Amino acid sequence: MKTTKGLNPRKTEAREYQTSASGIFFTVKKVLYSGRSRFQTIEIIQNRDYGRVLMIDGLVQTTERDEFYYHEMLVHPALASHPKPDRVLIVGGGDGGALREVLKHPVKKAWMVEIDGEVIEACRKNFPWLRPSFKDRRAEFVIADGNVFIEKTPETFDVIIVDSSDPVGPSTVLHAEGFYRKLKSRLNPGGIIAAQAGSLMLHQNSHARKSVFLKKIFRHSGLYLGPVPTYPVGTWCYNFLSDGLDPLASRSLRIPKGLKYYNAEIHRAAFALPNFLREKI
Ligand code: AG3
Repeated sequence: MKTTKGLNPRKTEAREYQTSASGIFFTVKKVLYSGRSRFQTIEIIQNRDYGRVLMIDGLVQTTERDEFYYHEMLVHPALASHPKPDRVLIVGGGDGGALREVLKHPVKKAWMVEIDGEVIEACRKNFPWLRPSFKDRRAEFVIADGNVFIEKTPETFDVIIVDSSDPVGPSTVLHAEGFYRKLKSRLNPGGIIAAQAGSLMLHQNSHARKSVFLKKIFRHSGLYLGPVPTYPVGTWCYNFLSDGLDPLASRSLRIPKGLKYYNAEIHRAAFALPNFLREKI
């Protein structure tokens, strides 16, 4: 791992995830939900520009206006690359956005494993456009810690989507080497993992730390980028991890109709990385 002289990389990474130094602001037209679960604070507000905004522990998770950038880019590069994504696992993603995108593919079964049932309930009530995916017969919901579920489950998966929060609080474990090794052990041959990986500019130490172990675990360990206007600095990173599939080698991407952002050209372009990031990973 490349380190900045004199700085402990773990501490530097923890510092880059402290959110108090900069951020985006929303004026609040209305508070739609405000609660504290066993795990975290959950707030949903109405804003003039972005519509409904979900925040967990003060961090923007999703907004009505720009959620499609994130959910499409988290899900489709992996699902469209896989020749037969029958069995898909989503870790986290309690708002249902990733599940909605997964179910646009001809999957046989999708599991969503979310640690916090209150996030699911709050979103079901306040994000009605995400609700249909909760009724889909192919979907199964498990309220559990993703890290424990993956250890215990007898199931194996063709694609695993990690829609985690930042590596602070309950999600920290979802950014650790042990978790990725467990995910790999439940992946079918030719399987793919896609995971949200943080901000292009603000979370570079995190990319550096994770790329060291991801490269050891997976033959193809790539980062790709996409815009998310309401996340820190507006450009977000995702991991594409696979032993069998090079994301740029796949000739025929199976892309569902009617997407708002993702297409074959975006797929190729998303894997082009700026020099400063290439040097870090
Ligand atoms: N998952 C969280 C992405 C990370 C957001 N981080 C931040 N704003 N600092 C999003 C859940 C949406 N399904």
